[in-house]
Amino acid sequence: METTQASLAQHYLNQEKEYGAHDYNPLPVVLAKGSGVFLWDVDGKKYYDFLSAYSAVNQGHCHPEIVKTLQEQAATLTLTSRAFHNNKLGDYMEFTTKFFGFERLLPMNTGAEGVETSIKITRKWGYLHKGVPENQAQIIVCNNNFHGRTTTIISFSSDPGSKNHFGPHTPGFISIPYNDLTALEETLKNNPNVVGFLVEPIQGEAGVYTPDTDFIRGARALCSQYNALLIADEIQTGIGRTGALLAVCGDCSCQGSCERQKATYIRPDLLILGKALSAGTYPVSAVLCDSHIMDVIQPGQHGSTFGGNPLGVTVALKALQVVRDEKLPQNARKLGKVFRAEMQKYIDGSTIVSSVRGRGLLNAIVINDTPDSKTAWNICLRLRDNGLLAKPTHGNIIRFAPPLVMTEEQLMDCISIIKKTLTEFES
Ligand code: IF1
Repeated sequence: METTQASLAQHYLNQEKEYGAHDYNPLPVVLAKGSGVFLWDVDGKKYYDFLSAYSAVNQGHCHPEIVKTLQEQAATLTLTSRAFHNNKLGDYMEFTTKFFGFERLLPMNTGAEGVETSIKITRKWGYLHKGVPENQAQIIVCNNNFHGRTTTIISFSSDPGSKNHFGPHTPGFISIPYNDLTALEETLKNNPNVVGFLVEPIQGEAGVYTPDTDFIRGARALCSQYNALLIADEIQTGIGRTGALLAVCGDCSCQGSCERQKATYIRPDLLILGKALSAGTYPVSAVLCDSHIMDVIQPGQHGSTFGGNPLGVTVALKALQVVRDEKLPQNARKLGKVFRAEMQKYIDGSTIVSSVRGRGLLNAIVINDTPDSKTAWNICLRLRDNGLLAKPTHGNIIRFAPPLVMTEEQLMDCISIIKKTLTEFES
């Protein structure tokens, strides 16, 4: 029995290796089923999911109401293209713009497409409204950013693996250090053709790097002062993940019900959403902004076959309602505090873990070893054996991002698995 099942998992690993592109190095576990905070592999072993498909499954795996909505819409109407109207897109656009407090929404599918869309809108706004000479627009980005994989987006990546040998690269981007308002101001001051600042409120891929509290606020003020658009990439940080509806909401926990007058709320000019917008069921992304910006795009100037399709938008509308009704941002905030406090207690007596950081349920621990060491990878293998799935990033950092539907009791169970596992690696 044991041998048969082990060879079943091996069979899938071999198939991917033999027939697939080798563009990933997944943790060796073959998953077959998910429900809420849990995943099961092909042998029936159960795990806590501590990655949530990179924060796409905030609402939990196979959420019953979302699955029901998906099934019903799949049996009714899936795709019309935007050559015609459909009876679902309007409801979704109305709900989502009101929920996030913007006037208009442009629907796309993947996160990278959302980022590309925001770049096009921002450049065109620069030419039409800021008076930047044609083809001279610049967008400021941050070192160690992650915004996706298209040829334009990787042109401003600082990760050699993502970027090298994929050139020629797209011009028009200036990279500055993250969390550095002085560099931002200097760059804005010296480059009158800057049309926008594209930024992650917390850098996910860089290792859950959380900036100083005044960084995004300061960036907002500088963008206004120099007439550049603040573009917030909340593809990973948005939709409850960091303990508020959006990471730019700061300490406000209204989940969209307030008029966004709270002192903690920082309003970007463009907001990019993806991942959890569809609860991990179907690729749905969106760019939100006000009409004076969005209206630079006129018929025939941008679009996508699948963007705004009835299946995707019906699921997305339900996915946002679940976030609101189940108070997922509040839960993420509460559990995040518990998680970091418990990890800190462990770290105080640890040599293998040097720090914990993050906000809400987007957290990471830094392993006390070099980035090229195998320690974090080996810890993740042991976490897997002990029933919890997480993935290292940048070698010695382990990201911890469970679905936001987790209960406190489940979190305590997970913390004991993590502590027990880490103890095995203490010298
Ligand atoms: C991979 C990371 C996470 C993103 C932000 C845009 C996108 C992403 C802030 C693009 C995507 C992904 C993609 C996935 C791994 C993953 C990731 F480690 F690479 F950085 F989540 F942390 N903006 N992030 O995080 O969205 O086009 O993929 O829908 O590329 O391997 P997408």
